[in-house]
Amino acid sequence: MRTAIVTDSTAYITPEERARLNIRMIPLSVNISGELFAEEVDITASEFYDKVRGAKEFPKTTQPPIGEFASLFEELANDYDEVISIHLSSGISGTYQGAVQAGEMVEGIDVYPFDSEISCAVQGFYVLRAAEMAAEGCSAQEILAALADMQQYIRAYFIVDDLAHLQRGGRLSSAAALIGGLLQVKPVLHFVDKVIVPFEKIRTRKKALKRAEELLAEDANKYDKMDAVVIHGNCQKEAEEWLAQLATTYPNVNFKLSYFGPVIGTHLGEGAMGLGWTKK
Ligand code: MYR
Repeated sequence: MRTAIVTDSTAYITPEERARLNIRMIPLSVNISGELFAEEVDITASEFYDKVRGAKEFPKTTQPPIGEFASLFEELANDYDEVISIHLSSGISGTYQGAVQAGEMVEGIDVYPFDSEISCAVQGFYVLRAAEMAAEGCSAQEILAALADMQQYIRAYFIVDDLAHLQRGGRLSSAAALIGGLLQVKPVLHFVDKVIVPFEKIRTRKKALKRAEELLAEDANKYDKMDAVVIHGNCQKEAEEWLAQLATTYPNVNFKLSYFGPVIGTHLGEGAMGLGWTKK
């Protein structure tokens, strides 16, 4: 069986990694003052943060058109028997559902959409594993079983500078945002049942990052080896410093750096920081 791997831009997998592992990517877009930009194609993360900083109108995001999925799946049908299409959580975007619908429309290839129930480089952990297995000749069923097993080990926590972005985009309940705003807290956020909820309310950014580290430490002490990622919303220097400190403290963890690109940045705002990991 020849199995193709597709993901969307919010996994923020670099073009080099995509080329190396033969991963196809479909971009989501940001609408800035009426102009549509496909992220990772038309606009970089730093261009995005520069453009929207201080802008009067807030950017909006859109999922890829179903036709784009259908065209890609049709093209892949020429060379592959099956495709696994891995997407950001269906609780925050219609992208996964778009892949499901396109998969039902296309003939000549079996399409298996996979809901990562998360996003960003943490979704990327699934994508990279799937691509490595596909390169080894594994079938879609074998890869899907491995991804389902991974789900129990995937963790991610993130903090934002201003909860208004998440509230405005409707990705956090108003009540949670109101409490956050009133108390001037920096809640540690995470995903439960595909949606974003506060994990703990913490008063300062420094303490929130420390709390995320404590959560990582629990797993780093439990497992021999882990992969982890520090994800930043245009605050690379701070993220690099944090990563360096974490890498020294947890030598059994393989850390990498990633970023919140335009689509996720629209909902988290500049200065967001995340930490995700999985058992190796
Ligand atoms: C769309 O318009 O379909 C895209 C909506 C994207 C919502 C993003 C919400 C924030 C996700 C944060 C993920 C953090 C993972 C570590």
